[in-house]
Amino acid sequence: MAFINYATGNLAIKIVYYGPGLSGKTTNLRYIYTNMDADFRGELICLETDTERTLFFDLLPIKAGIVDNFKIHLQLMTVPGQVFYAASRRSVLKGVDGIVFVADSQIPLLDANLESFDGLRRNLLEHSVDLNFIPLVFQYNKRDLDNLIPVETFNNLLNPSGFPYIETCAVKGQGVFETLKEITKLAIPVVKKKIREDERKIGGKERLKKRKEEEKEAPEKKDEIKFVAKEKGVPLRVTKVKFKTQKDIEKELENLAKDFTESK
Ligand SMILES: Nc1nc2c(ncn2[C@@H]2O[C@H](COP(=O)(O)OP(=O)(O)OP(=O)(O)O)[C@@H](O)[C@H]2O)c(=O)[nH]1
Ligand SMILES: [Mg+2]
Repeated sequence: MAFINYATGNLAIKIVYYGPGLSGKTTNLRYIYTNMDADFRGELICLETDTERTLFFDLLPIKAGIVDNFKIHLQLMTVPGQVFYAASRRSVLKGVDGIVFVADSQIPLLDANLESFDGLRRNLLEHSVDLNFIPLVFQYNKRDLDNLIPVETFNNLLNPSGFPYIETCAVKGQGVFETLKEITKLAIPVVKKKIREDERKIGGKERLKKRKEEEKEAPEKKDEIKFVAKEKGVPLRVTKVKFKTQKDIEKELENLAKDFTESK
């Protein structure tokens, strides 16, 4: 859920990488982590069960520049693609502001992509979100392999509404930052509009007046979305956290969302 923290001037946005098992969601976050300047990203956190095999989700917080004098913070998250983690997928989607659908381009995986996308539609509906009205970018991944689903087929079957799509090879980093830029560009205006509508409802005139005063006081900063790159990739360090139950995960998700908005 998007938050504005007036004390720190942060605007926090949650982006979820969704898609079938092994399509390359975690690979996106790993590449972003190793190729961003350490001052502009947090730690990469992976939630695992006792067996160390099962991933519940990954989380990478990053900074993405300035818009309307707000510092944009993105909370990048992945869902576990494997079919039996449906409950975790639903939890991670709570309060999502933008989605990157990472599809696996290999022909035998066409059905897995379609099923996963259908699951996304259903899970969002459980949070009262219509897939047609949320910022969404398609990533057709693994374009380096042979035997590929043609882009037109993907667009006809997955993306008839014509959302942006990017052909990628995430494991080499090709298209990873382009995808991130695209979803950020789509999500920011939607989030800002939503926040202002909420303010009007909850805080009424007082809140709006305060914001106008604040905007007057703050020196005009130029809007800029940027992901500050490291010249040379850094070694990957993953913080692993163990959890046992679905309730634990949900509690941790709530805590992460709170901590995140408080960060400077
Ligand atoms: N050839 C190729 N392999 C890729 C690409 N992207 C990811 N992979 C590989 O695909 C495998 C699965 O990648 P992950 O990023 O772990 O997949 P995931 O979507 O997070 O999978 P789940 O966590 O099970 O949902 C890894 O071996 C990656 O190296 C790509 O563009 N091309
Ligand atoms: Mg993963």
